[in-house]
Amino acid sequence: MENLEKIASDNYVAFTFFIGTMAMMAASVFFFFELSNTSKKWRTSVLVSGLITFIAAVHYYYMRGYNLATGDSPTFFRYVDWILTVPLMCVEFYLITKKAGSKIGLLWKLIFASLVMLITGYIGEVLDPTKSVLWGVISGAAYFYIAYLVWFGEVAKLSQTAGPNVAKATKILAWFVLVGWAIYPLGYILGTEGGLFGMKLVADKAAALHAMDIVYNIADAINKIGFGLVIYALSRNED
Ligand SMILES: *C/C=C(C)/C=C/C=C(C)/C=C/C1=C(C)CCCC1(C)C
Repeated sequence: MENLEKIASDNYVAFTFFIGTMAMMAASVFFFFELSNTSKKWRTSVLVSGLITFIAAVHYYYMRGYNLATGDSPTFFRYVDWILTVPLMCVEFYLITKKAGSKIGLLWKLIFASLVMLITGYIGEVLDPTKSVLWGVISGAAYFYIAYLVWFGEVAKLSQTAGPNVAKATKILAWFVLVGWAIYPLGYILGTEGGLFGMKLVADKAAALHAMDIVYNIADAINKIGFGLVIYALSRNED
């Protein structure tokens, strides 16, 4: 229970888990309640925004408690959360370009790449940590493939023919993928054995894991809530 007393002062990990939980809950309530005044055309997209933050809220509630009770990093549930929510973000790209003719094959490509990215990341963090650099590089390749699809590939091309609002929203989401998602490999580099190609940025193991959790928590709040708000704004501009 010692950790409970510390949460307000120096326990930044617990603090960001707590804030993360509240932010995800509030965002979910917002997206779900706004559904009733969202036009039919955009309702599924806004619903998916709410599902992403809701799934995260449930995981954050759990991770917050786990971290408070044990002081450890809830890596397993972190990855369960990502494996559910990142493919849903791929669904968002598919849904907003659907009007311009995106095919289900594009959705599978995005989902497949996101699964490769996350599964290899999990292997590097948990199952084969001495080779974290190798797994991180493979994961990074899948990440760049997703970034390529949304910046220059099929998603980008389709968004150009889906009208100016969809094109603009897709561009903002592409920035989220390029900058917001790039925060995660930074957390991975801080927290894993191999560091940055052998160079450890945080030498102390416990401190390294704390830094990783804080970075991941900040990234999740930006990416999940921010992504949802871009979709929400698009749904308002278009009707
Ligand atoms: C809501 C959760 C999101 C948007 C999670 C995104 C996660 C990533 C983009 C993770 C990427 C990774 C790499 C590119 C290399 C190192 C391993 C990962 C899994 C941290």
